[in-house]
Amino acid sequence: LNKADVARQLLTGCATSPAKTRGEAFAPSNIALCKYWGKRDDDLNLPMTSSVSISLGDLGTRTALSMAEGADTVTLNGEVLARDSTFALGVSRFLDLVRPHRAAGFRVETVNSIPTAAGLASSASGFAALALALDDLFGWRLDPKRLSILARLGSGSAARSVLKGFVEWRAGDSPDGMDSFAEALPERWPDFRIGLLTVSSRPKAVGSREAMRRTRETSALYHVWPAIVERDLALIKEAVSARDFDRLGRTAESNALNMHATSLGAWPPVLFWLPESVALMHRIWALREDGPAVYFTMDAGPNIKLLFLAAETAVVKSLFPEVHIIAPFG
Ligand code: 2P0
Repeated sequence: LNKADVARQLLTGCATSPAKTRGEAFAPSNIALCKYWGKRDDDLNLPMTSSVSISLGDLGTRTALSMAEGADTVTLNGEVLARDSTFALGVSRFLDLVRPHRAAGFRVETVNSIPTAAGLASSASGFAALALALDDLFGWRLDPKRLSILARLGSGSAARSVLKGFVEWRAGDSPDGMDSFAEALPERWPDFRIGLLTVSSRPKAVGSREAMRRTRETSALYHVWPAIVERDLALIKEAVSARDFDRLGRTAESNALNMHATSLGAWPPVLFWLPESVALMHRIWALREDGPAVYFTMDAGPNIKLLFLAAETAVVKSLFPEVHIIAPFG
């Protein structure tokens, strides 16, 4: 079973020609509080474990789509991309899953509202926006579950970006992945804040796909990861429903550090941190000693994402003047 088979199955009975001349959609970026780290199927982006994230409100990707004969054209933030660029190739490969016939081309216009220097993954919001824009263009009206599965075929974390607020992506266990999709948690938390601290916006040495694969295959520490996730997932969901910020922050920070620990045990080792990342961690821990409940999480890169509540905004701004603050619930 490959991606094309799954896409065919997913879109059974769906229109193969556009319902309108232009489809358009927005999808938020997301940050995992309990991480997706390791796949059980590399082609279908099926995860070893479930994960929980928070979507970033109006920070994400807006994509417009139309069809024209010939090769795909992909525009990113107003610039036409070379056909052989990583981004354009990734988009075209994803569009192959739904292309009505071989000569059918798409015009894709993508605009990211994520500050490009923030080093936030744009693949999650990018593939989610693409899946939603296809649904709009073809008039499919897929249910949220199918939209999440379609987005996942582009990038694992995109499964979570088709939804707002707190989102849980259940790993599922079927080989075709039809039970591996995301659902929104019911809770809203208007005071929840995320602070982006950019350490480096240079492309990382090892991409997350390769880092996950290497970690799963070579790190002895990976064997404990599923148990860590099982514990943290339950704690995070409890913390969200009880609005227990300390429990949420502690669990999310520990989960990220455990994820990075598994990668350090891989060979060749994977270490995403830079000296500045470590310096920031020490500053955050020192700050917490003084009281303010400010925690952090990190993804497959050197940047730090602060987690705090609105009441700590002034403290965070004064200590980290360069911080970019996001209010996920608007
Ligand atoms: C996450 N990350 O849960 C984890 C934590 C990075 C660290 O999902 O290969 O771009 O496309 O499925 O989703 C980044 O990996 O990987 C990621 P693919 P993806 O957010």
